[in-house]
Amino acid sequence: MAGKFFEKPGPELADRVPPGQNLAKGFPVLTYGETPEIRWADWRLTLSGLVQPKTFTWDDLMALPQSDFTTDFHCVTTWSKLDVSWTGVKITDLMATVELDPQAVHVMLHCYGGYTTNLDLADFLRPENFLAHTLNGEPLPAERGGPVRVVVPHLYAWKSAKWISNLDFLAQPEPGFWERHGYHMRGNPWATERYSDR
Ligand SMILES: Nc1nc2c(c(=O)[nH]1)N[C@H]1C(S)=C(S)[C@@H](COP(=O)(O)O)O[C@H]1N2
Ligand SMILES: [Mo]
Repeated sequence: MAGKFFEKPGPELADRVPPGQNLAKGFPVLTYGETPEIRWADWRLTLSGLVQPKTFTWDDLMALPQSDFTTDFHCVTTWSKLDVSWTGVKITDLMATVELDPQAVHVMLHCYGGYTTNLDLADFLRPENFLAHTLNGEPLPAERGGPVRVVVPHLYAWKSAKWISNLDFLAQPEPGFWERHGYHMRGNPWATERYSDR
């Protein structure tokens, strides 16, 4: 996949670029299906399942601590984008405002438009994960998941749910959209967990 849009990483980037990945010169947009158009005023994030139920509005999100992030982004279709700049709210800061049921071990991320993806609770609660509302200093564009998306830097980017609308806390693992279609339940790019071995 080297050429106009992608290039092979040099050896100096071996610890930054997972096996089988090429560097994207641009930053491709990857969406399955239509881009939902959600106005900021209409956006809601609900928490459900094994958690104290709660709804966050845009203002609620803005009232939480805001952080800047520079993260690498690894799509399972073999492109990576390094050093993407985002602003948003750490998942740990969001979750500090609610009480989680100790029975919760997994979470399903539900998106406007119907996309879903699943995470183990430990992967979800990692300190580097966040809800992004700003990309490169600009409001997150609709095709990137605006108003608000999730970013999970340590796993393949299909876990970074765009247009996030609901976090459903579960007592057992369940597969989301791509996971039901043969992709790996966890998706660790360093272990090339692309496809399910189930
Ligand atoms: N809601 C939703 N989130 C999604 C997707 C999608 O189709 N719908 N695609 C995933 C995939 S496969 C990737 S690689 C990234 C792409 O994010 P980008 O379009 O900002 O590059 O979003 C992920 N999150
Ligand atoms: Mo992807």
